[in-house]
Amino acid sequence: MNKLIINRRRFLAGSAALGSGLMVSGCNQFDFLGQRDNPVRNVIEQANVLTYKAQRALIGDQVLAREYGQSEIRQGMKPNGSTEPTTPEYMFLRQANFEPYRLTIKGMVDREVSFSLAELRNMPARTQITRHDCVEGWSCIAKWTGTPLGPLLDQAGVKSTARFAVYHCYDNIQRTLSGDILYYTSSDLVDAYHPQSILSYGLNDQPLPVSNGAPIRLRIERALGYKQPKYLHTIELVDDLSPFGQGKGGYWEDVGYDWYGGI
Ligand SMILES: Nc1nc2c(c(=O)[nH]1)N[C@H]1C(S)=C(S)[C@@H](COP(=O)(O)O)O[C@H]1N2
Ligand SMILES: [Mo]
Repeated sequence: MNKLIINRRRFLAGSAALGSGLMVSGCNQFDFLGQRDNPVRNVIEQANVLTYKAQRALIGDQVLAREYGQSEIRQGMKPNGSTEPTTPEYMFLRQANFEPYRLTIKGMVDREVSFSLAELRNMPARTQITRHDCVEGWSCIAKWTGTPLGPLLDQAGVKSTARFAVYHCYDNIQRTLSGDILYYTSSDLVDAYHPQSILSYGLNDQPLPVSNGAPIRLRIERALGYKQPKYLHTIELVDDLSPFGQGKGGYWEDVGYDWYGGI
């Protein structure tokens, strides 16, 4: 499987010649979106400014993302972004089979709560077959199993003044001279409480692999790939995104991707 993880730029450049459907294990592509200077992509990015308000107005708050049938899973889930975190915290958990792992919910809540993997697995589970769309030009249909986030937020008691959930991850997506940059993203509370927003620990009827975000990866099904945080350890309720990273609400958002990231 690791052989399939190849440099994206090279991949996009060479995809036509290589018959690349096979190289991403069958995930569909919309290659032109991967090219930064493509006029179609630019139009799409500008349209994103309008997307948040327009989508919320048009689709309402709790409309479900499309779910697919078993026979529509035609490929494995292509790993992308971080696939093997090397922070000491993560490497420690991984070698301990994630036994000491805890998911923490903190910030603007009545009480900070945390859950072990065993506790999360024993909670009511939801399984959904959905399509993951990465802005870089590919989609995969995969089956995700996990426990809905909403009831856990209720256990913590989200304060009425909280507006966003910030999702903190273990992986060092980027290393700089001034230290590692850890992956994070965020959503509003509508997406956090959405019935398909699950803390997933299962992928295609198997335990979630490290390359796809073990032990816990949040699915936010109406949003693009970069809004699906892998290696999640803390959910922080806040009323302001500016203190985190560069202040745009996520690692990719900080480099210019749309915050809402709706599909
Ligand atoms: N922690 C973390 N979450 C992440 C990323 C990442 O690098 N680190 N990449 C994002 C992007 S851009 C995509 S497309 C998906 C890839 O998920 P996959 O590896 O399961 O396909 O994860 C998203 N969530
Ligand atoms: Mo992505």
